[in-house]
Amino acid sequence: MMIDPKTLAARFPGDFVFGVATAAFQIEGATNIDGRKPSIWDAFSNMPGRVFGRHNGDVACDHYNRLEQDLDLIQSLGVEAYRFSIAWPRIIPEGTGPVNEKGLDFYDRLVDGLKARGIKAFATLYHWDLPLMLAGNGGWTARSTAYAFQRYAQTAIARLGDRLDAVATFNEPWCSVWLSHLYGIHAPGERNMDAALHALHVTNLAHGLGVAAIRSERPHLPVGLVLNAHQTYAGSDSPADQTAAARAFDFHNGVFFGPVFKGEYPASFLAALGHRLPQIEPGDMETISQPLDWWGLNYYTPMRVSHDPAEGAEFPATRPAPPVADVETDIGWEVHAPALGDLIRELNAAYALPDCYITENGACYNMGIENGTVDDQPRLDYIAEHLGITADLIGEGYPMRGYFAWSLMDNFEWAEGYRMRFGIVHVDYDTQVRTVKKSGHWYGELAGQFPKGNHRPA
Ligand code: IFM
Repeated sequence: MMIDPKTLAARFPGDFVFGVATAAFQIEGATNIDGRKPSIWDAFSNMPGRVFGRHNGDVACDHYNRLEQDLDLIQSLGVEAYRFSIAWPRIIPEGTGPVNEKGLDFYDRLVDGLKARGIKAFATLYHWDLPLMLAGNGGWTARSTAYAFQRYAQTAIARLGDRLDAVATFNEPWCSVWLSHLYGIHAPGERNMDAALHALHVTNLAHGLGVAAIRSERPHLPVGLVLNAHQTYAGSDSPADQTAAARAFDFHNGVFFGPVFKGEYPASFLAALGHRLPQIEPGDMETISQPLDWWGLNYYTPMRVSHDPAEGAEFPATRPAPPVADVETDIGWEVHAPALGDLIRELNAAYALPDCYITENGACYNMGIENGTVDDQPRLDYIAEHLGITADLIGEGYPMRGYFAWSLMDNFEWAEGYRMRFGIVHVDYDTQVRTVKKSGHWYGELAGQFPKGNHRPA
């Protein structure tokens, strides 16, 4: 039975923000236009064997050239906010060096277009498109990249900050650190713990330097960080699996939440790997742990782990445990909405967290257009179920302030290319025609229950 959007809407306070989210590299295309230079994802996707079908971001959803009509689309959905990312390689194309005014102009048009339509602008400064030139110095493994990020943050906010409603420094550092430098799935495709540990501290430092840069330009702009925290469930009740899950929590969550919200790396992590971290300079942990105005959670699926008994297994010494639900999305991720609630409760128990936005949640289902419509009922159900958990959390007193559906439209799903679709709007990549899916109509009706422009002042 379809969950009635009006009934669900009634469970949220009037100032709750409903939005949609995207990221620059996944939708913009126009990769060598108006002064943009390559990012590590351009290089990575042009290398055989890295991205499904050797897909790349050259055209993507052609959003760069279809900005106005895409903004109209967002408006037509009736949502209050749009979360997008700014492409560093458009703003400072070589990472350091000259600023590219044309790149800033694009985001000026974007932000002005949102304001003209009464839509709030939630910007992310880094959603994985590191200027390729910085790879020459070691990319995220080099401390100099943190300072380059600081300057980029300052430059972007100096131009755009007056019209933003919120800004995040990083999107999912778990991905740009572990998935990119340890597991080799994302650019630059490293599989090396030492590289990953350097990327970890440099990224955390860059976040802190970015916060300071943003505040120096716009002291009242709400600043946050978006983390894809993992609900780490033990695969069994055995003490070995239980402690494995605790290690996994520290490794996948604690190495980001600890520095940012407590000013320290987790003890278990430091005991196992601390000697391989780069030099932590005096003042680093204070820079990283400046108070934030908000944080964003991107949640899709839980992580289930068992103890890895293999000799020499590197911390956190876990291996995947099987899912408990037999429902999975088309990308193979287990659907288990209660984990969202468990995660928020556990994180709030462990850290003093500010206001929380669910900055991404959604599901991959690849059904196409039939008779002019896309019947993606499973995505609608997924979103409804996770919103139900979010409403429960609000009832329990957790400061959940908003929800952004991932994604506004189908797009470049990183190593999976265009074959995996997360949009509430379908994109035909041959014609670039956008078709609102059943889930998009439903979500729009839900969001439409809320008057715009009414969320609490910063
Ligand atoms: O597409 C990504 C997005 O860029 C970051 N969060 C997860 C999404 C789905 O994998």
